[in-house]
Amino acid sequence: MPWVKGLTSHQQEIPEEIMGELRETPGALRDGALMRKRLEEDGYVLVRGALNPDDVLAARAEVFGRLLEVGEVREPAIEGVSTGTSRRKELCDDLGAFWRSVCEGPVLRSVTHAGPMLDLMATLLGGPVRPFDFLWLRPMPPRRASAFHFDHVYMNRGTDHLFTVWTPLGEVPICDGPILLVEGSHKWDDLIAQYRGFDVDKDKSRPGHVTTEPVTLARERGARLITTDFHAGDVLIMTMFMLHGSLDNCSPQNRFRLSSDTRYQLASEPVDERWIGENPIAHGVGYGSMGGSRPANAAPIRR
Ligand SMILES: O=C(O)CCC(=O)C(=O)O
Repeated sequence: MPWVKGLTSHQQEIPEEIMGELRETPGALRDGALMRKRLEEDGYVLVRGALNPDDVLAARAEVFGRLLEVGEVREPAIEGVSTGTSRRKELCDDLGAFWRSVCEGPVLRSVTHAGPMLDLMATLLGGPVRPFDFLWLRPMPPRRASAFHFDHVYMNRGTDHLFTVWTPLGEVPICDGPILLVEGSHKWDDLIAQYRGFDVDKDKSRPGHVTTEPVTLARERGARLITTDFHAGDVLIMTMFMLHGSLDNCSPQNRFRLSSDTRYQLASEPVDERWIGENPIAHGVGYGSMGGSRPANAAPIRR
């Protein structure tokens, strides 16, 4: 992945010396011990080609077909080119119901909640897997980014032995603003101690995210920010204490960056009730809190 001048996250330009590439782990797909080793060492494991690219592209087509209906992408929908506007509020009485129906699309779910994905996570976890029913869809509009956070604070009422899988739904080159990890942050015990046990739905006195100034943080700690060009079929597995956000979406084609993040644990372990069931309550309003495809002139997304 060549470094590209002008890459930003939350408008902070990322200098070459602190930008790095995610480590690849050939052979991880069928090797649970290797995945566990990488998660221990790095806090993440990048598994290239874990999913069938055609299935992933079909999920992309399903999602963007729905965003076409509400005027957020142009034809051909699969390209995901933003119109910069939305008719969602005008056309949908219930935005939560709209997002729920998109996130429960059968083609998308066949990628995230069945087949090779569950096999991969069973290999990692060493037993029958339970995914959270709630799925986070990220149609990230041009010029937007995710704030840097530990997932733990949003989903810590069940087992700690829980993993996030970030799945690009199509090609996500670095200019389209993929996920960005803070290298080595899973071992920053001092920072982790400030967030361990913090539950964003119980304690509203501070934000869930850690920062929207990743370059400042990386410089202070002598760390690098790492990502890669993602391809359809890749997945990135992370622990609950891997600090991450995203690059700004600077797509030259004005495309949405489309990805999902989903969570998996052993079926035998306690589960955080907010994220399971027919219509998970999430942070109180179910899928109503999802705002990922807001046009670029809307307020920045904080999480
Ligand atoms: O896709 C993003 O921008 C953020 C993803 C994320 O926060 C996650 O996977 O937990």
